[in-house]
Parts: sequence; structure tokens; C-alpha cells
Amino acid sequence: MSKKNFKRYTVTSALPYANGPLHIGHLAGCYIPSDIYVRYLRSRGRDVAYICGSDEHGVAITIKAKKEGLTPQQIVDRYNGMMKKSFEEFGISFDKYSRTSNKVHHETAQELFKDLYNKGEFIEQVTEQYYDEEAEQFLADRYIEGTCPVCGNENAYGDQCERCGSSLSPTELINPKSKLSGATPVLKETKHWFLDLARYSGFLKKYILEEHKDDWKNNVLGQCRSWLEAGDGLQARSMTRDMEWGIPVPLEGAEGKVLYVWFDAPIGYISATKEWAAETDKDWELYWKDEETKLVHFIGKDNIVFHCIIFPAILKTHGEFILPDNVPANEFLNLEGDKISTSRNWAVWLHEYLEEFPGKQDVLRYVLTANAPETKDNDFTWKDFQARNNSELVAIYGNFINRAIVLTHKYFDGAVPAKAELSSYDQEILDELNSFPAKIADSLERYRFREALATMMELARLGNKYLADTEPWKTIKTDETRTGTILNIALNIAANLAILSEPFLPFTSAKLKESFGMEGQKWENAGNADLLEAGELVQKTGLLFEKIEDEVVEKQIQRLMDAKKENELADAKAEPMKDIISFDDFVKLDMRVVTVLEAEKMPKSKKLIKLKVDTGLGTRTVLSGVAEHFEPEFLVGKQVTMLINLAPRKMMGIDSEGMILMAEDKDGKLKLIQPHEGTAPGSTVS
Ligand code: B3M
Ligand code: ZN
Repeated sequence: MSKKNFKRYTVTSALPYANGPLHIGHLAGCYIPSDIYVRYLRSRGRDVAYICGSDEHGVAITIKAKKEGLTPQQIVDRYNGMMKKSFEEFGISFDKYSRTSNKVHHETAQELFKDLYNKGEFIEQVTEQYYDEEAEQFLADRYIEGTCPVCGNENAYGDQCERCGSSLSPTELINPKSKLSGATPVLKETKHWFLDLARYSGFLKKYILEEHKDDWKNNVLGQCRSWLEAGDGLQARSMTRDMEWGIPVPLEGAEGKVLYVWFDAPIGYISATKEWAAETDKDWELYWKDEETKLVHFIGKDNIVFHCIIFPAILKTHGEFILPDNVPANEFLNLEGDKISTSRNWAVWLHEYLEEFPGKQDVLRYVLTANAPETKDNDFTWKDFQARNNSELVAIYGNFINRAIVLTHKYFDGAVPAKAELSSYDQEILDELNSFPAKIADSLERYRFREALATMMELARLGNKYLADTEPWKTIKTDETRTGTILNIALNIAANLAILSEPFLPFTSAKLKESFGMEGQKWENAGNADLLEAGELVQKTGLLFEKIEDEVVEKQIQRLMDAKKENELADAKAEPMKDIISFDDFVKLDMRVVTVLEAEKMPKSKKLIKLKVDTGLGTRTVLSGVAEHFEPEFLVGKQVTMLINLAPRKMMGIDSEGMILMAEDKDGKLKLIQPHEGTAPGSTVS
């Protein structure tokens, strides 16, 4: 069970690889939930360090660099800047967004590695690892792809299958292929340092399966259990790699080797905290070593094993660090029924979203929270986005607040009217209002963000219902005092929303707080109808949310359909079609069935066979590049197709008078094109 009251919080969210722009899957996976949690904690006056940064090492980066013909440094510089900007634009309120290429981080990771080394925690082992003979390089992790032995996914990585979440070692893959050259890799010996995870299994079982069995999420416990209770136990994992890009292994005899990215990345949380502390005059150690600090890691489900097994094992072995109190991992968000994929452009990119929907960050934050993949994979659809905007944010939240403010301006010149005698219905509403902060807080403390958001919206619904039931637009005709009471209560419900919706809708909350002149108000102030005092002026907010029309979302859907079409083309098994030609062009080709009379290999040529063929118009000599596919004897007597009016070409001193046509499949295998039964040489083909 999570203990007691904590004095401070260290909250992290997974360090995204700096190898591409951010999309909605990132936001929904761990950045929005952590930001909601942290904003809530701050509103409660808690001491928080909210830490993140770019993960700049590992094969994900070097592969991207290779693809673009840039250096890894150029890649991480580009995407670190882009990601940082997107986070800021969406209000993800990190206290520190750092980078794992920073010096502090290199030093911190090396120190921790050294510490484990000195304690004898590593098994130093020469093992056989996959090596690409064409690229002359060992193939770490994602440089190898193959079929997952667990679920059959043909594109599993050497370290992990993204489809079923299994953690793999490269030699487990069926049909391994090098991502560098496409070649089948060979095994070659190399020395590495392995963390013997089996040593920690007793401690990990107690820490996770006993101490946290009641407060960690089921999806997280489930994965941990399958690891910790696996028949063959936890396998030793290498914490080093043969690569150039990364943090050098700080040992003698380890030249050309770097720390495994999953060794150094979580340590990035610590390094970033050090940087933040130095900038703000805090003591970083309190945030990582004091038992009264609550450490919470927000991640996606593909990162569970690293945060729940490997990183705690490292922290525990070091001895001075606290362990994560919780690791609230989300499942995956899909998009319109398909897995989000960067390479297939099947994503909603954050920077593109803002171009299409400027100023609508809160709408996306809202939809991604309402539909968060908290307990199972979930689907983002543009129709759902539109529906939630129009029928929830506009029709409920926005409508309520707008009515309260507009009516106050209409009847009371924008000044909060006084409350007079309360009806029993008013009292009921106020009692209900009073219960909201604790209800929402309770959900948030248990990482149930959808539930918390739904409860916040219940309050907006309550406000709407209150206005509908009390009808101030009618009472104003007869009873101004009563109308004043109603609007006072309605405005105070709106003011409560300004506080209680802040974690979810920070931009909207800021506008509201400004309208109400309540900038400093925090969670503790909420729950009552005394937030706004009689006589205070409230400003009009303008439209908080506006309706999204069909054309707008249809355009987005169309964009995705275009991407799908492009993917289908790229996936097609055959070569893409060449440019269209005219019929006149076509009839210029004179193709005939010919019979092979003689065939012999050309001396000194690997590829060429010299053929003598009967074209029906006479015999001809043709050189054909098929020696690697057919034996000359095989060809003799065969009928094949030939282009007979191709201008003669001289090859190796011989005139080749035409071209034998062949079918070639994607793997480059050649097949003869033959009539299905014997036909006279010289028969035309058209
Ligand atoms: N960069 C994995 C990922 O982006 C990795 C997370 C590191 S958290 C320490 O999925
Ligand atoms: Zn799998």
C-alpha cells in the first residue's frame, strides 16, 4: 500500500525519444495524465518536481539519423527543440525538461554504472551477438527486426515486440533481419556487462506484488507478475551495447561500447532533477533519497518492465534511493481504428493540430482525457472529438458559464449580486457543490483521470441544471432579490469550476480566473459559494468553446484517408506502375515468341548467356543476363518471349540483337515468359 502523507513529490513522465515530432498518442499515454496530476498537486500547495526530457540515445536515434543522412546529434537537436515547444504549447507544465545528452546526465549515468560495477553486480560475459557482415557492425536492439516468438508479429524489434509488449532478446526473433542492410545477421562474440536480474527477484516480488498489490494499476501489476512469476525467472540483461552513439561505458577495455539506452534513460530523471535543483536553489537529493518523497513515474505500457523491474533494481542496489511509489502506465491510444504509426504517418501530430485548431489545446486535452487508454487500448476518432467538443465542452461547460456571466451582465451590470435567503433547493445544491473537491481529488490521487474529469463535468451539469430549474430569466420579472441569489450561486459554481477544472483545462481555467479576478485561488478554496463576493465585477470571457462543424473534422478524416492510400501503395507487393504510355508507343514494340536453339555461358561473365534463337524471321544472337538463374542446357528448346526490334547493342564484343523478356518478382528471381502450348516461332505478342 502507498504510505501516509508525503512531504514532497517527484513526478516524472517517460522521456520521449528525440527522433520525431510528438503526436496524440504521446499526450494521451503519459504527458496529459502526469500534467493533470501535477497541476492538482500544485493547486493543493504540495511541493513537486515535475521532470521530463528528451531521450537522446539508443538505436531509435541512430536509425533515424541514418535514414535522413544526418548525424545523431543533428537529429536530437532538431527534435528536442520541436518536442519542447509542443509540450509548452499544450500546457504540459514540466518544472524541468532536460536532455540525456547533457553532461550532468553522462556523469550521473556513468557514476551509477560504476557504483554497480564496484559492488560486483554485473556479470561480465562474452556472448554471441548478432553482427551485420555487410555493415560491419554489431546490431543492437532495434537494428534487428524479425518475427515475435510470442505473438507472430513480423516486425518485432530485437529488444521488444510492440504488438504484444513482450520483452525480447535478439536471438529469440524468428527470421532476424538487419535493419541496416536487410541481410540475415550472423552471431559473433563480444563482451558485455549483464545485470543479473534474478538476484533481485525476491526483493521485486515483495516490493511490487506484496507492498503495492492494492495501489498499482492492474495492467501494471499484470505485466510485472508475468515477469516475476515466469517459470524460468528473470533473465540477466546486458546493460551495454556495441555502438558509437551513447554514453561510453566507464571501464577499461570497454572501448567502442556504450551504456544500454534503457540503463541510462531512467537515470535521466535524476540528472534532470539535479539540473532543476541547481537552477532553483533546491536540494535534489531530497527529491530522490528522502523517504518522505513520493516518486511517481507516468509511462506507456511498453515501458513497464524498465520502470518496474530494471530501474528499481538499479536504485535499490545503489542503496540510497527511494523507489517508485507508483508507476501508473497507460495502455495505447489508437487512431481511427488503427495503431498510431510515425513511419506510416498514421497520427495526429501536435504541431499540425495547432495549425488546424489554433487555441484549442484544451479541447484536445479534454478529449484525450475523457477517452484515455487508462485500463485498455482506446481509439481516438475525429467524430468523437467533434461530439465531445460540441455536446460536452460547448453545450455543458461553456454554455453554463456563459449563461451565468451573460445574465449577470444583463440584470446586474456585471456585478456579482448578493445572496439573500436560501431555498431548500439552493441548500441542496450547495451541499452537493461542497462534495466535489474531495471527490475529484480522490480520483486524481488514485490516478483515475477519466473519472476525475467526468466528475468535474458533473459539476458543470449541476450548474446547468440549477439554472434550468430556477429560471432566473423568469424570476427577474418579479423578484430581483431571488434572481440575485440564483446568479450568485451560479457564478460561484462557475468559480469553483475555474479551480477544479484547472488540471484538465488549464487555458480555459486561466481565462475564467481572470474574468473572475481569482488568480490566486487554489483547491482548498473550492467547495463553497463564497468564492465570489457580492459587488465584485465579473468580466465577460468571450466564447470559451466553439462548435466544430462537420467540414472541419471531415477534412481531418480525409487527410488520414490520404495517408492510408499512400501506405497501401507503398505496401503493394509489386513494383509501382511506370508512367502511362500511348497506344502508339505500345505498337512500336515488336514482341515475338522465339525458340532457343543454342545456349552457352559467356566466358568471363557471371551474368551473361549467349543464345541463338529462331525468330521465325531467321536466327539471331542475343545476350541475356540470366546466367545466375538458369543453366544454359535448361534453356535449349524452350520457347520464350523476345523484343525483336530493340536496336542491337554490343556487349563483350558481340552484337546482341534483341531482348529476351523475363518476369522478375520482388526478390529479383527471374522466370521465363512462355506460351502455354507450343506455337510457331515468330508468333506475335501483343
Ligand atoms: N524513450 C521509450 C519510448 O519513448 C523511452 C522512454 C524512456 S523513459 C526513461 O517509448
Ligand atoms: Zn509479440
